[in-house]
Amino acid sequence: MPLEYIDTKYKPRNELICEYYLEPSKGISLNEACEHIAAESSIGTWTDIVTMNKRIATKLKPHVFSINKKTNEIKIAYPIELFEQGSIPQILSSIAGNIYGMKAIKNLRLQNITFPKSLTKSFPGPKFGIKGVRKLLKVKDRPLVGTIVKPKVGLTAEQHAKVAYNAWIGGCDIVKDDENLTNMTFNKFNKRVIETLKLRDKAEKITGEKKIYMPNITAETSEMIKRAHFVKDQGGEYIMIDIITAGWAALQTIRELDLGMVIHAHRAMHAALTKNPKHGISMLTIAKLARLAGVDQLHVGTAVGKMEATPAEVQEIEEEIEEKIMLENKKHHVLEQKWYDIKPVFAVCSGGLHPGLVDKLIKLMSKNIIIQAGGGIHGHPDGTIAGARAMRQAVDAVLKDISLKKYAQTHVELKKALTKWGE
Ligand code: CAP
Ligand code: MG
Repeated sequence: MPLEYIDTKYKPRNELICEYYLEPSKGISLNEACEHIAAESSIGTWTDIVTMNKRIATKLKPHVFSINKKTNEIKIAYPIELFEQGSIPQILSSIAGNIYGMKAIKNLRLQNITFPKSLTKSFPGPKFGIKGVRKLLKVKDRPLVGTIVKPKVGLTAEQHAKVAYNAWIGGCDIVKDDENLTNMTFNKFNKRVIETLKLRDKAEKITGEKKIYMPNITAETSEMIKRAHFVKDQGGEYIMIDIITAGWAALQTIRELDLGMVIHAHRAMHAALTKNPKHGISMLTIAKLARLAGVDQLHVGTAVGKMEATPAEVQEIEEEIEEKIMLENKKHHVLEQKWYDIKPVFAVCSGGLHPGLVDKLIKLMSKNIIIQAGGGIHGHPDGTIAGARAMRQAVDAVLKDISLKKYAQTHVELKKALTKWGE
C-alpha cells in the first residue's frame, strides 16, 4: 500500500519546512504531484517497496500540510532526522534534488525553506557579519562604496593594481576582482594580490582611510584553500568566492577553515536557478543558505540597476539576511525563521549602478548596504578617480538630504556623472 503524504490537518513541529510552487504535468493532479514530490524528496520512490518498515514510514515520513489550489503553492514539513546537520549539499540533494527532474512535474520552484533550531545552529554563520565589517573598515553608519576593476578581465596584474589604487584614492572603501577574474595567463593570482595590496597600503597612507581589496579565490577547492592562505599571508583581510559556481561544499570548506578573513559572496549563475518565477530556486532561499554557510557579504540585487529583480524581492532578501527573526509573510513567500546567534550578512548592491542611482538605491535599501559600481566608476568621463569621487559625493548628498542635482552644482565629478548617465 503506497504511503500517503498529504495531511492538510497536520501541524508541523520542529521540522524543516519547504514552500514550493508546483505545476503538475498534463494528466497529473496537484495532489498526485504532491505525493510524488514528498516521496522522492525523502523516503519513497515511484512504487511501494517491500523493504519499507513501520519505523521509517512513521518517523521519517514528511507531510504535505498545505496545498493552495489557486496559487499552486504547497508546503511540506520534513522530520529533521532526514537531514545531515551542517551539510548544505545533503539538504539540497533531498529537497531540491531529483524532484526537479520528475516527469510528473511540469514546473517546480523552491520558494523558501525554514530551518528549525537544531539545523540552524548546526551551521557557523558569518564570522564578521555587518558589525565586524564596519569595525574593520572603521565606517560606522554610511553605505560602504566599492568598485569592481574593469575591464572584467584583460588587464595585467600591475594595471589591475593601478586601477584599484585610483579607485581607493578617489574614495572607494572596497575594490574587488570581477567574478570571472581568477588566475589568468596575463594576470596571475599571486602577482595580482601582491601588486594590489602594495598599492592598497599606499592608498591607506595617502587617504588616512582603511582600504579593502577582495581577491577572487574561486577555483577547485584545494586551490581555493591555497589562495586563501596566500592572501592572508600577504596581509589581505578579505576573500571573494563565486559561491554558486564554486559550490556549497567548497564555500563551507573555506568558511570552516576559519582563517579570520571576511568572505564576500558573489552569486554569478544564480539567475539560472532564480530568474524563472515558475521553476528553480528563489534568491531568498539561496540567501538563507549563504547566511547559514557563513558569508559576511552577499550580492542581493539593486532593483534599480541592470539586473532583474523587483524592489520587494530585493528588500525582502536584505531583511532576511539582516534580521534576527523573520515573521511569516504569505504575500512574499516569507516563512517564519529564527536566526538565533547566526550573525547578519551585509547586503551588496551591484550591477549597472552609477552615481545617479544612489539616492533611489539608498531609499529602497537603507544606508546599511555596500554599493558597488564598476562601469559607473571606470566609465566616468574623467576616469576612475573622478568616478569614485562622484559615487562618494552622491552618497554624501543623500546623507545630507540634498538632491543629487543640487549637490552636483558644487561637485563637478558628480555633475559630469549625472550629465553622462542621468539620474
Ligand atoms: C557589476 C558586476 C557584478 C554584477 C553582479 C558585473 O559591474 O561586476 O558582477 O553586479 O550582479 O560584472 O556585472 P557593473 P549581481 O557595475 O559594471 O554593472 O550583483 O546582481 O549578482
Ligand atoms: Mg562582475
